[in-house]
Amino acid sequence: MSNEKLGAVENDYGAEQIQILEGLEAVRKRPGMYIGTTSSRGLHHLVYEIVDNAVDEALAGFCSEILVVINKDNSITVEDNGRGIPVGMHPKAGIPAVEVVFTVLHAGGKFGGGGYKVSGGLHGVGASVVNALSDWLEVEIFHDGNVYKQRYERGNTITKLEIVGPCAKKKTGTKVTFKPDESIFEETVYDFDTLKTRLRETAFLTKNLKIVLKDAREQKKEVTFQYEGGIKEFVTYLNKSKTALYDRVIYCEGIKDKVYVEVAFQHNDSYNESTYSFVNNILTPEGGMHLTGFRNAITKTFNDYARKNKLLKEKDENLTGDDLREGLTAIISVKIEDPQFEGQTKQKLGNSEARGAVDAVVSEQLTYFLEQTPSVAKIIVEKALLAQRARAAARHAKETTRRKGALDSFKLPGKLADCSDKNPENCEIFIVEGDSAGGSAKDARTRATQAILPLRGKILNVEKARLDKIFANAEIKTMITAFGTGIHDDFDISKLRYHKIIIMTDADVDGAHISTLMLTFLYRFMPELIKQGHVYLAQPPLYKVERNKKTWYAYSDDELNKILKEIGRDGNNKIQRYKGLGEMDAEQLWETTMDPERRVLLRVSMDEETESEVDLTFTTLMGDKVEPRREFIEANAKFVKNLDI
Ligand code: TSJ
Repeated sequence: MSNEKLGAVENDYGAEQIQILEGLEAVRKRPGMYIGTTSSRGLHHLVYEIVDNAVDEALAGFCSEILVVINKDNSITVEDNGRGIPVGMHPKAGIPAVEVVFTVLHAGGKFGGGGYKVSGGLHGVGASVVNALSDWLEVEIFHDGNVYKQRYERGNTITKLEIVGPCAKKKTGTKVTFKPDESIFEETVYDFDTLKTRLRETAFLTKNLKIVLKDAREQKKEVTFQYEGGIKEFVTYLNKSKTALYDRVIYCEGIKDKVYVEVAFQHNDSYNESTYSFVNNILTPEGGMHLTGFRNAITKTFNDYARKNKLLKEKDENLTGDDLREGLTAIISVKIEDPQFEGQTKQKLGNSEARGAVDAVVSEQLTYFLEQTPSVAKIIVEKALLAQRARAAARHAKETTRRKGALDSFKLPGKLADCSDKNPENCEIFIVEGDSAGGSAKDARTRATQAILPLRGKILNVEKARLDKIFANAEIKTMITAFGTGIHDDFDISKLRYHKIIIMTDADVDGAHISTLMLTFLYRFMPELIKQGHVYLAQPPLYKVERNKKTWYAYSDDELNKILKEIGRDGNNKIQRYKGLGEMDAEQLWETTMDPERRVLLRVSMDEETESEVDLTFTTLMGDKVEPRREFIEANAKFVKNLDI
């Protein structure tokens, strides 16, 4: 903290104030410690942080609407109709309470005590962190017919809290506008869809709360989320591109040991489980006690029901949790006063009372529901019985395959042209569509570090196939063997033989479809490869332009036009449009698509926070209700994001 900075601020500074500024200075020095990352993800976190404070006000029962605006300059405004952050003097700090909220680290949620809070949870670093990382931030509070306002710059108080005008007597609320500091964030442009996904989720999790998101950078871009049914509607939304096995969403709600429990679920005809668990509205990707409680309740309750009603005979084995969760879409949401997060990434709920609470609420209400609704009970038990049989068949297929050594990497597939370097960090594998392109790629590659695996035709759509069929599929077996990691329960990322897995397909609709099939397989069976950033899409050029014995490659129509503008367009260019990888010879393929010095690769990334959306993308694309395949690569800018040039 330099004196110069102190001098620049008008307030009277006591010792406490200096401490405060040092606190925020620490946030600016090590932003990653407070918001995880200064990438686009961190940028968006700032919004969630502020919105979560308004959601707390809604959970406390005082706020029904939140408006979020992406302003033209990429500043963000969040406004609620709650009670307004208190403007009175904070007895200890000697400054208004609202100023404490914005200038004292971890002050969020200190007043008013009690109740369940979103902020102060896992991500709840507090509004002061947002303030510290903003070029400027202004807060307005509507209270008692007055508009109170205060401004801060990079965490420093710039103006005293003052009344700047009157407002309607009845109007109450808080409005915060902040501009993320460009010297801190690598990316300062907000993505509407990213905010939209997360705010939709927040609205699902807080029944009836109305959230409006507006993009002032574009005309008429606005969405409103408000769900009377809360997480019940969340389940309907997640199942919208699937075929549900019964028409209603099963819903349980209750409080036990001060844990408020809400669970909603519905089965569909797919073979995948899509369960998302939340604690105080925060996603827990690693689950924890609440998820365990849910699983116990489901397994126990359905087995009891099936036995009692003779759907399971005496000699039959119990249904496993896996059997009962095949095709299950579920949301588990608990609210708890003092959540404890555990595990390596502190994303796993540790409170054991949450396990008991969820188990008790679900067991009791589900038992009752099944007795009242035998038609639905029967559908679910029959689905699980089918799963039980299929699982036995899959185990058999997997063991047969394994006995033959087909999945062991010491029996590498014949089609694989492996590289010679044995350090996986240096190695990459190109998964190439078709034998002819595979041939060119084999000729073009750097043998030491680049392996080529040609696949014939379209690979199996794992979204529509059961495990036994998947394990029997030749193309899939070949990939599993080449990667070396094993699959599913046996997956071990430390055995990965190539740190870059590069999917190389034609730059057309069919190619995009094959990429999608590949990504679906990886996403369902080896998601860690995507999460840890090992999966890439090669970008072959669309056009080749020749003029005066010089060659240019264009990877998009825009780029083609740019090149033609530069070199002039006349009869002397021969423009070639590539219809497929097969049209390029080895040298062309090397210089445009494979040479690490010149190529463009798209890294496939996945944000845990928007994972439900990724799941939805795959089922939308690959499930029964397929339509918009063509748009996959363009439309999934969110999924296919980081450019690695
Ligand atoms: F993040 C934030 F602090 F900047 C922020 C807080 C941002 C936004 C958009 C809203 C809020 C916010 C805080 N909305 N509503 C409140 N409520 C209170 O701070 C509040 C009001 C009254 C009482 C009370 O006990 O009377 C207690 C609290 C916590």
